[in-house]
Amino acid sequence: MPPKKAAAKPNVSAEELLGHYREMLLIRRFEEKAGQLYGMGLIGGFCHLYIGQEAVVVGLEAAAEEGDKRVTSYRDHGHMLACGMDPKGIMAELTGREGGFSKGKGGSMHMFSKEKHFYGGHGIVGAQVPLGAGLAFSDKYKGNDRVTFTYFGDGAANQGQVYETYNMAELWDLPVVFVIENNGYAMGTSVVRSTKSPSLWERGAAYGIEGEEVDGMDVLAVKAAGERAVAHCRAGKGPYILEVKTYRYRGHSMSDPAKYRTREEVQKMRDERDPIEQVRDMLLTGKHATEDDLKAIDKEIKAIVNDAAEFSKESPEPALEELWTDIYAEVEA
Ligand SMILES: Cc1ncc(C[n+]2csc(CCOP(=O)(O)OP(=O)(O)O)c2C)c(N)n1
Ligand SMILES: [Mg+2]
Repeated sequence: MPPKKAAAKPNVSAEELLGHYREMLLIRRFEEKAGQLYGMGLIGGFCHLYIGQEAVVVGLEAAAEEGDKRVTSYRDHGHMLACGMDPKGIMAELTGREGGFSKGKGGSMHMFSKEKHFYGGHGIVGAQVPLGAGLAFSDKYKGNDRVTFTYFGDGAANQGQVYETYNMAELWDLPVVFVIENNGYAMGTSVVRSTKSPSLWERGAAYGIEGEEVDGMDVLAVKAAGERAVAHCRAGKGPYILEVKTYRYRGHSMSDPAKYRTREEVQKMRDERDPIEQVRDMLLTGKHATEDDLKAIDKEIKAIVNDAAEFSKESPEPALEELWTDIYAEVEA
């Protein structure tokens, strides 16, 4: 007789799973709302949504400690929410208002929070990679125990500056986790059309950098890999690469002809691999939560996102004189 199949019981606490569920749902609902506000003409300029990729930042933030840093590209709303930045300040930045994290002058791609150690938000593909190594260099120089998460895409992974950075980061044993968010596409170019080698993380070997591939639709797998990466860095062994296989459901930005992939491909991913649904299933089958518990969380998240949207409409636009402020910063000697 075949052994009885055990009920899905992940080796994590109910509290932890519920936390992941809540955080991923916050990102999803926030992004859906941002899409709506964009459609209503309340958000101008570029806007790149993170829907589908939620497990990446939520899993890695679960492996981070207070004081660790993060820097990423223009697809940055999820990273900001996951590191605890106020949804109101993020949404108000999207609508270009005074209450935004960059006082309405940065927009979707250019937000920062010193308090949460979030260093942007960068529109130039790959430019955040050397910046991330620089942040890690400062921590190494100061002799503290901090780690910097430097996120970039599969497209950015073909940039020369990434490999210059790998070389220096390994040479100087910098505490930086390079996170390649491989969502399969760089705008309309699939990774198989742009890249001959099937594995992006293995390129680190040429520089002596260790790493691994991770299932980016599974928040627990991401967290476990994040913990290995962070332990490596904190032990003074230098950088580590995580190639996180993920998928974006929406277009590259708000204007995307979507001719480079089929609807069926997107739908299949949503139906079979959705990171939020996976945790929802674990919560229900493991009897960690009831349908009603999850409904209550949905309601709570909806209220947070609606408040953020209200704030982003009510906060005033920056005064004209603000054009001349925040251009230079005073630096401590
Ligand atoms: C240096 C530079 N080249 C080109 C662009 C235009 N561009 C913006 S996003 C993008 C694709 C990047 O794809 P990827 O790194 O996979 O990140 P994803 O958008 O999938 O998160 C390109 C080519 C840019 N912003 N900067
Ligand atoms: Mg990509």
